Amino acid sequence: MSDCSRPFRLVVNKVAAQPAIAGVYLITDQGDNLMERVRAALAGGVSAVQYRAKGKPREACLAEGGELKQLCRSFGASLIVNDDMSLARELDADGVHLGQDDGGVVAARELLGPGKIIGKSTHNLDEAIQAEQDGADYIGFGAMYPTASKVVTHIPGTSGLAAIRDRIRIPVVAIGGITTGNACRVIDAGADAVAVISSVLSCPRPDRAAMELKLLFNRNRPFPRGSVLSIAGSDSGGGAGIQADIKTITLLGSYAASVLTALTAQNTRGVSSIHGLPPSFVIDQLDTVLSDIPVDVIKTGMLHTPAIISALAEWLNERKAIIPLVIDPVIIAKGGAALMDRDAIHIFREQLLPQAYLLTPNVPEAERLLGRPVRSEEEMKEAARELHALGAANVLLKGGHLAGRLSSDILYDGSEWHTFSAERVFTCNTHGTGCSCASAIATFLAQGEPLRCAVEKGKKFITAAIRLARPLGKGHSPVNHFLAAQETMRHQGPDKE
Ligand code: 3NM
Repeated sequence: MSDCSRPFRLVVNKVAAQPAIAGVYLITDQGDNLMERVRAALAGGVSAVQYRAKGKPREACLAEGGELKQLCRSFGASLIVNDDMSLARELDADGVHLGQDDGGVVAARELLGPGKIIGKSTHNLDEAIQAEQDGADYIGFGAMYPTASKVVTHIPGTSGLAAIRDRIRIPVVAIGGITTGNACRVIDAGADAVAVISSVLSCPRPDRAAMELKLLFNRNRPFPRGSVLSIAGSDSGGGAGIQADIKTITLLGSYAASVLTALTAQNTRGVSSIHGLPPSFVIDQLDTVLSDIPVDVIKTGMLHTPAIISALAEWLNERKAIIPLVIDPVIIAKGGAALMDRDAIHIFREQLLPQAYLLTPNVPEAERLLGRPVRSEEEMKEAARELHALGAANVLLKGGHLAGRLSSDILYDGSEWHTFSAERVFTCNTHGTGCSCASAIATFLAQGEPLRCAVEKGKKFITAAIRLARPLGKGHSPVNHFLAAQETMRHQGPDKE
């Protein structure tokens, strides 16, 4: 498989239609290092930036606005100028956003022309209808919640948003106090976009905050909802590896793409041989998929060699836009075979782990990564904190290998621990558990569930998959993806929060 020949290519180009304003709409603040923070937010998936330069001299606005315009262009995002239509014209920005007192939509349209985006702040149905009739391309609607960023006297909230939503055809951009914690309610009330200042720009990692908000918009999309790319090895037995990932992702309702790192000759009793793929071919698969298919979440499993781990880490580092990465640190196979040697573990810890949005080790994997035993829930908490300190944004340490009536997993997000417990199922039918659990969580993230909710649903799925496993083969039977997915989908009510 080292010869990656390309006999011919069939290329069909289709251009997808996008509404003018959708997703994460960032409004600038007056803090330091604005360009750096906006660049990070754009890398996280912000689709429009509103330049809000309160009280700055004209020359400074022209310089700063010009720089923001170049930055937005390089990410394919729109630049909208707040309040000042003549500044928008001078900068040749993509549009202007007008407050209730900043002049009319009609005057802005005359000045800027038909191709520019014009938005209008509104706080009730009458203002919203008026803005639409005047030819606005979108309305801002708020405030959703109290906020320290602006004095707001009127808070229609999510119920106010839901009440106007069906009366307005143009996109509605919800604003005011929106965070990753409450954005689901705003999106479920009908927002096409969320306008945010502090929850992204005051965050130490504006890229992660923007990326979390962006993903939430997948929550009401049609099925297959969102897409997950799995980077892993093939299990010829079909119970683990890329096969388990594709089954999990597909049965839970997302689109699955796959990049192979190695082929294993494997059954329920163990791995008899592994045929690795060249790192350059792993990267070619990634480039080919990503250049065409939108991927919401990347999930990694067996990466096989230090060279593949390094190549993947470098590829991720060089990407302009970040994609959330769920890393299942596959180190040992169920049958005991070492799937990562000492060198590979070192490179993994140094180069790849710090790029994880979520790291999902089990206890033996955490022990290998930290080089010490983990024997209790208290020690799991400490281990999760240490793995977080190595650079993973969130760590889910799975306690299935410990003893006790309950099987408890611990999620650490850098400030809090959350425990997810389920009745332990005493069985050896657990082939594919780690791959399937990480894939389920990646799928729920791709479907716009916030992290804690995605982990909770992933835990329910994998517990059901273990409980429902049927004997197959003479070793560790595979978990039951099909019945577990049916059970999970049946329990998925219409309410998301
Ligand atoms: N306009 P943050 S609320 C600029 O309700 C602005 O019209 C609002 O900042 C309105 O995301 C607001 O930090 C501030 O709450 C939004």
